[in-house]
Amino acid sequence: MDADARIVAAMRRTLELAARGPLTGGNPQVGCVLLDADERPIAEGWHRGAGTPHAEVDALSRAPEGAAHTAVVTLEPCAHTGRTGPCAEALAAAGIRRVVYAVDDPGPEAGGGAERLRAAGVEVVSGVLADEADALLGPWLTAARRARPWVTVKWAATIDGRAAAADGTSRWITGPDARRDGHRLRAESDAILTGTGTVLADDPALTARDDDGALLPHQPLPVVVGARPVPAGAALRRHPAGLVEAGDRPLAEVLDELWRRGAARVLVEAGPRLTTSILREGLADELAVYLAPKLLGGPATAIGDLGIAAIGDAIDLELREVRRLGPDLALALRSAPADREPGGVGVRHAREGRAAPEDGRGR
Ligand code: AOF
Ligand code: ZN
Repeated sequence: MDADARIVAAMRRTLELAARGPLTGGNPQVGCVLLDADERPIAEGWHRGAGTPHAEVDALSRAPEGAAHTAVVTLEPCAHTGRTGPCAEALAAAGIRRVVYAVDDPGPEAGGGAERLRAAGVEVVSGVLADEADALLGPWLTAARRARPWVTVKWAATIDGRAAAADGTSRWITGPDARRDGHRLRAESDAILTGTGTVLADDPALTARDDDGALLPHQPLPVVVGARPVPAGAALRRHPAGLVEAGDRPLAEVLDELWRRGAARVLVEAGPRLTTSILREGLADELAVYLAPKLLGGPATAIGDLGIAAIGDAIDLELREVRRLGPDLALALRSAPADREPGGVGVRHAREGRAAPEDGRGR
């Protein structure tokens, strides 16, 4: 292997290492491979979640002192002192001569590590396997750039887009495989957003569970929006992660607050009212739609009025993933490339100027 191929191979390895870290907890998944002066790997590390050492520091702790020459990292080494010290300084202090990373850290505090490294006389190269790193870190990068969590909106519907029958019943539209997938989505989220209407109608537990009903290791924080209080006896009051009653506040404000509390990934699991509001306000980044091969007909559509008058105003989506789960389909969608915000990957409202409905809370 020539020198460049070794760097690319090391970067590919950082992506594998990064993926061992948790999706939840507010921090990005980062891996690091240290190379000696001949560009042979001598140590590797990865970030195990908020409050634990960053990937670079983890890798440095496993390398013989003074042996590491080049650090290959998924993300630009941080420049800030957060729960841990700045990686840019730790790398320079350890005698690293060259740092190669894939994508910039967009954070206002943590970003700027490349400059700090250069100022310390370290050679810095960025953009190696940037697309691959972006595929892994895209949601976190988007969240960090705009200081608001990545929002995945989930719903289950019949093939004709209905989410309930005439009598209001909606359990169960999809089968056990799709439900299991929904619990995985919960376990991969920092918070789960719903409306008081859903709480009053369905009394959901909003926990992440396995097939036997046992709690998965990570539980999302349930957040309820809407003016009405969560009843004293509601299942949500026994949620292991606690409960946030956000009240009747603007949804964007609730999301901003969740980012400040360390949530980078929020799942919306609500009825048509709140789901529609999130879409109308352009707050959805990704849709997770489960479709059952059933027909219900009738007025109970999964999504309400989006304020779209003409077909040309439709929100264009890109189908990113299709899976068959037992009898059902699971679709992952994001906005079509032309509708994306600059540098963004989310679901944006196709046209500007559609105000959110005043009563757009709850169900
Ligand atoms: C790195 N390497 O492995 C990670 C980085 O306050 P802390 O210590 O939890 O720092 C979190 C921030 O550090 C996070 O928002 C992101 O900007 C950066 N994450 N940086 O150099 C790593 N996980
Ligand atoms: Zn760091």
